[in-house]
Amino acid sequence: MKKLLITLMLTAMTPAAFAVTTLKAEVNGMVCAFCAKGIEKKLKALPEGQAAFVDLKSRVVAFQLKDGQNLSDETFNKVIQDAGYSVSKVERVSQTVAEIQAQLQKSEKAGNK
Ligand SMILES: [Cu+2]
Repeated sequence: MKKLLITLMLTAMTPAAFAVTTLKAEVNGMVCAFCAKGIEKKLKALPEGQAAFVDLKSRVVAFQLKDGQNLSDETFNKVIQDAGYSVSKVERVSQTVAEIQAQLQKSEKAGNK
């Protein structure tokens, strides 16, 4: 019973302690690693950002917001458009950039042996 209570408390606390918002989208128009790095650099320059990551292969762009910061989809789209690319399917997820990165690396490993 005591163990159950502790488990419940931990699961209740975890989401609050890691309240993360990451903008995740698909980028179109990247052709090489420099494209990906270029977008990543633009995103990292934004003051709202905690971390940014662009994956060339899966065309995923992830931009993690700092605690208490926000960035509109429009601004996010504009930054990427200004860099010469376009995004689709912008979503807000509660994963960190590091988690998304790890997940992608895992699935890429599984995908091409
Ligand atoms: Cu390129």
